[in-house]
Amino acid sequence: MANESTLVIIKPDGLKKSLTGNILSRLSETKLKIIGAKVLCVDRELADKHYQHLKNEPFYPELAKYITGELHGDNRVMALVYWGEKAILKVRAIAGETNPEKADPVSVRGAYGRILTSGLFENVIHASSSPEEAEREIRLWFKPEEIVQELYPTQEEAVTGLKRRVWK
Ligand code: IDP
Ligand code: MG
Repeated sequence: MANESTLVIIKPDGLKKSLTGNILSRLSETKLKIIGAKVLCVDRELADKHYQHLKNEPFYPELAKYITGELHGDNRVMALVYWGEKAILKVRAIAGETNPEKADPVSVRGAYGRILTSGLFENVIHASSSPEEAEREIRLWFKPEEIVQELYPTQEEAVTGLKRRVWK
């Protein structure tokens, strides 16, 4: 079995409930390697791209509010890339089923997730569910230089007149 990469997002409820350390400890049981990690703010554009397959679902407006932090008053999430053998399956097993009421009670979603009165599954983490999805998501959430390994082909781009913010 070849090595795989998978994207994990600790969603706004995970950060708000101070579950970050706990979730990282649970994920370390997989013995997978972390090859990228950052905290970032999610805007509507990123949310729409990430959940493009769900845009016609009745719960999508609530889901967009959830991932962009509108439901929790804080739009930070933590994004991580895990790498190793059967990474997708191993991380999904620790995450648990999408519906927190159906998820194994010892999984992250089973232990800490809940169903909101709106019906939305507030389930603490995202985990990629196939190699194709993982590649699409990792390319969306991370720049090549933010990952300590060459995962996918890259190209150089010459940019003139670009202004970027640096430390003073
Ligand atoms: P996944 O996160 O387990 O891969 P997806 O089908 O990709 O599940 O859905 C993305 C997110 O949308 C879920 O994690 C959950 O927060 C929410 N969601 C998915 N299906 C439902 C549903 O039937 N009702 C309410 N929320 C849902
Ligand atoms: Mg999914």
